[in-house]
This record gives sequence, C-alpha cells and structure tokens, in this order.
Amino acid sequence: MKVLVTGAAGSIGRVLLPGLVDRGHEVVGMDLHVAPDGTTCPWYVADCGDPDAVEAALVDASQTGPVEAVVHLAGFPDEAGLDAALASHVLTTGTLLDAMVRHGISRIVYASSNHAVGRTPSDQPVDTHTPPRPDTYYGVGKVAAEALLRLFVDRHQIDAVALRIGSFLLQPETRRQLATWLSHDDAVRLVHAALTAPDPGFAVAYGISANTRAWWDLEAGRALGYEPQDDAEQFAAAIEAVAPTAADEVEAAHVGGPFVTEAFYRPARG
Ligand code: 15L
Repeated sequence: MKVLVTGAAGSIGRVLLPGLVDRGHEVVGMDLHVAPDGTTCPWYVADCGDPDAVEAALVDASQTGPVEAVVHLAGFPDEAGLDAALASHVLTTGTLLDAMVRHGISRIVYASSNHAVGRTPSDQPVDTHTPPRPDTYYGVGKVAAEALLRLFVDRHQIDAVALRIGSFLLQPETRRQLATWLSHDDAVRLVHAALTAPDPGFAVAYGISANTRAWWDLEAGRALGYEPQDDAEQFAAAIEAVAPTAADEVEAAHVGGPFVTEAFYRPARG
C-alpha cells in the first residue's frame, strides 16, 4: 500500500518508516524537517497543516501511483497552549482529511493518545466505551481530532483508525510505563494492522504492548489484527529495584499519569 506518513522524522516516524517498508508498503515521508540520514523513500519538507503544501506534495507523490492511505503522526507530543494544541492536532488533521477527499484516499491512521482519556481514574475500565476525558490541552486536541475523523467517516465513508498510543519508548523507564509501554516493534505491528484491517470504518484502539500490568483494553486493537508481542515485564525488576517515589503514586492514579498534575496546568490562551 502506498502510504503518506506525516511527522516522518519524529520518534515514531523513524521507527515506522523502515518497519512499514519491511512489511511491503511503499512509504512517502512528510515532515517540517529534512529526512534523516539514510532515508531512501520520497520525502516532502512541508507543514501538514498547510493546505497548499499538502496539495503540492500529494500531486507530486501521485505521479508514481496513487497514495492509498495517510498515517498522521505529526503533532507536538507534549503540553502547550490551547491554540498550539488545536493547530498541531486538529488543523493538521482537518487539512489532511480535506486533501484525502480531494485525492480519493480512503484510509487514515491517526496517532491519537491515551491523554484523550487521561483524566480517567486508574480504577475504572479503559476501553473504547470510555468517554473522552482529556488531561491537558494536548488531550483536548486529540479528542477533537478524533471527532474530526468520525465526521469525515460519516460524511465521506473513509476509514479512520485512531490509535490512543501509550508510552512509545525503546524500553519502559518508570513504574507507570510497565503498564503503558508500546515497544517499537509493536508500534509497527499496530500501524500495519490499522492500515490493512478490512473495512474498519471509524475505530479507536489503545496502543500498548502486551504488558502484564496493562489495564487498557487491547481487544479493539486485536479486532483490527494487532497481535502485540512484547511485554514490559522483562524490565520490571530493574525499575522496581529503585524505591517508589511520590511521583510514581501520582502517576498511578490516572490513565494520563503525570499529565494530570498541576505542573501541566496552563492558561487556555496563555
Ligand atoms: C503521549 O501521548 C505523549 O506524546 C508522550 O509525551 C507521553 O506522555 C505518552 O503519551 C505517555 O502517556 O507516556
């Protein structure tokens, strides 16, 4: 499948590009930054929130065959102001969805986040029925971007899969991440499943590995064909060798961990 990947130079993009190529996809990268050394796929230095830049890239990329799907990873991966969150997560998504409709691209896989439900207390179930409960403007941006996907699925009958990613890291580093870790290899498996699942319509899935301590429901991912292979438990002994801190306790209380704390409070328009 020919896939446009936004945010291709970011931490997930750098892992995903070779991973998708290994699985037989033809990848086109897009990022504000130039391609990392060693990148061999076509690459567009462009802002995916800029309709003209996206249009120019898609017209060019389509010359060698139609782009069939978008994997939208671009977005500031941390808390900022409300304006920044809306621009980074919502306007980019809207720009790409408009372009998809124009070009007949029928599937988008979106890097959403657990922070869309981050204020959910940890003693409550976390599955696809969990209502939106963002912990930050970052989470608000992810909720709104998911709502945009839903709108375009209903209006234009595209397929859109929102992956509420946990902690994408080489390995977990904290107690919380023993539950929320998404390994590099499982991230590739998850996105590949979201790209190839037959007729998902609008789907949400949690993006974590098969962690022994996970409490977010993996069934929606499995329904797409995602079979996680990694488990953070192999790192538990090393992490637990260090006594728990107050931060560990705070992080354990909600899905979003540290993002619920006052350190992440900002004025909405600051
Ligand atoms: C995310 O969505 C963030 O981009 C990242 O900074 C981490 O906070 C991660 O979630 C997480 O919850 O560990």
